[in-house]
Amino acid sequence: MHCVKCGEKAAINMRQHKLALCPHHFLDWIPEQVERSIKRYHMFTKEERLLLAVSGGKDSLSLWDILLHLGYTVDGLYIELGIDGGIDYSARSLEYARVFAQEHNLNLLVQDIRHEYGETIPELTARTHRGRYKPCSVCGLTKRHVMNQIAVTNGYTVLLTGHNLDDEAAILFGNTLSWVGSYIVRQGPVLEADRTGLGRKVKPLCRLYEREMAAYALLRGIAYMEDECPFAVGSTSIYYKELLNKLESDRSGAKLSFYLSFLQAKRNGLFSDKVDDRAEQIHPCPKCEQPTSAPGLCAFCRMFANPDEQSQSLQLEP
Ligand code: Q46
Ligand code: ZN
Ligand code: ZN
Repeated sequence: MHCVKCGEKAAINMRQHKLALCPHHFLDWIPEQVERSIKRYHMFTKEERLLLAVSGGKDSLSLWDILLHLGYTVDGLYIELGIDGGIDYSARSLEYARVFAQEHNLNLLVQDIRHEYGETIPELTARTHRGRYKPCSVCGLTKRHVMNQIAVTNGYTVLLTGHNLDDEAAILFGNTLSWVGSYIVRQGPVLEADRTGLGRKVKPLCRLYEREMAAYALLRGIAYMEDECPFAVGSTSIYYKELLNKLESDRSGAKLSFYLSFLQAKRNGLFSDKVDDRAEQIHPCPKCEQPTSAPGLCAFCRMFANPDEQSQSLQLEP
């Protein structure tokens, strides 16, 4: 297989695009694609204050690298969840994020959950759920809360995450299987700012496959946390990704087309009568002032006030 641009040996063949590229041309192609998504979906400009949620994994570190390459100034936020799982998961992930930030002279904000709330995510889960569930719902809720809070209190107008196409297709697939209309209607490359002062949320990697991001990190020599979170093992999102990978191996481009057709259907008004009723009801939480559609306290504050009300489905919310 040869690079379609220069004829050198190809490093990757992207069957869905009928495009094989050598390392050099692939490393040009990825930032071009990201820039196109930023422009196509009106994600942000170079003048805005950007905060990227960094996990220490390949997607967020590669996105940081790409944005740097494209000339954007972006600060990072690492949320120390206190997950060990026998592999020192959170501490090692933080180290990868720190090393990347130091090497590139970037600002990395670190928010330690234990320091802030007195408990790690597994401890918080054990107490609030009395060990009944895996920590992912508590974790997802906490991460969203902390990201929003840090963004608002530090004046960032755009919050970026490293969700790739595989992540987005799996979320869409899960929400479609159960037809969670309010989540489906809000999914997309951009979640606009709301009236409570919370900025825009964007996913610049939403059109890039996970294997493309892995190839990018490898070819750029980015050191990243390769181990998955120990609690991700056996998760439904991984199961959906495996199903979609099977589909993709028989039909190249199936994942991309699933996601892009959804965005097109949304533009065509397929969900227009399924209004984002949440947008209408959004108000600041009386305790933490973060946006919520709940009648009283937001889900995060409720988790502390009344642990039993917490719902497992929260992790799928965009
Ligand atoms: S970090 Fe947290 Fe994930 Fe680990 S506990 Fe679950 S939600 S799997 S992205
Ligand atoms: Zn080439
Ligand atoms: Zn609150």
